[in-house]
Amino acid sequence: MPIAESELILNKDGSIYHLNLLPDHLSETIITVGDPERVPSVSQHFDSIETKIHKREFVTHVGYYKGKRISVISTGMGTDNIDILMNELDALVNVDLVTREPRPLEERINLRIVRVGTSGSLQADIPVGSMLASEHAVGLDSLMQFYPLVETGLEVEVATGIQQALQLPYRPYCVRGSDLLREQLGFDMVKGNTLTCPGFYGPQGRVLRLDLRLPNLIQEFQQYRHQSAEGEFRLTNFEMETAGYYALGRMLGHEVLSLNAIVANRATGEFATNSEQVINDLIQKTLDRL
Ligand code: R1P
Ligand code: URA
Repeated sequence: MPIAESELILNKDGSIYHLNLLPDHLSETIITVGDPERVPSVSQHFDSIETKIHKREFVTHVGYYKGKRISVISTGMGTDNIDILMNELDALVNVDLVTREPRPLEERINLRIVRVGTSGSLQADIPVGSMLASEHAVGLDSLMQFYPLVETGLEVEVATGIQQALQLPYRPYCVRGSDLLREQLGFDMVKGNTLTCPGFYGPQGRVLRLDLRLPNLIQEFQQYRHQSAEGEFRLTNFEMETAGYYALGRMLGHEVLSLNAIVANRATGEFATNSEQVINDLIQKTLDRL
């Protein structure tokens, strides 16, 4: 059955609705960044740029880095945008946009998607300036209320433990990212478990003028531990997208890794004076290892 026009929305030129891309625009290796202004910070390193396209917060440059075809796409902030990004990227490679039919299993393409973003550390021993590769992500956002994500035993235990520790009215979700990509790109980085929050202030325990419903949020996150055969699990850092990437990556069959430039430390109260340098170093390292 072809997918209806209201479900798989295409622009007049046949490009996909929000990303504004045609299948030929995309490479199988994709770097994603939150900030649209970070896209040229990546593509400035390319040997050549073949395509520049943008719509809303989704800015895409496609080009070659040391002979390898790479796309860099900005997503804006939050897992609601990751829902759009991941579904539209997948449709570009795994749905025939002319017949509107999903491709048969044997023709499916697995993308390699690497988020290169900023993040706040939760632990005093992960200082600003660190680079952190997310082994697991825990989603406090509501995206997985709408998809049948299958979690492993450990993932369910961690998510349930966090729900109990914080007395949340819902169970967060927990997903492991790509070990393959982490070993390739993040082998010398801090291995972390990333908390994905549906906001930057209250959901990350920041108080400006509003009190929090859970005043000890940061301490609860910092102190949370889960013991299993794999060792001790603790939460290492905060950001706003990784869990959405990992969950949708698992369900759609794409390899996904989140790399984090630690620019704030919530245990010590520091913010990196050289945050641009930290993220640019992470960009360079990622490009050289892809
Ligand atoms: C908040 O400042 C933003 O920074 C982090 C968070 O996930 C959120 O998107 O990532 P980026 O630097 O990739 O945007
Ligand atoms: N991005 C976040 O989401 N939180 C931080 O503390 C820093 C960057």
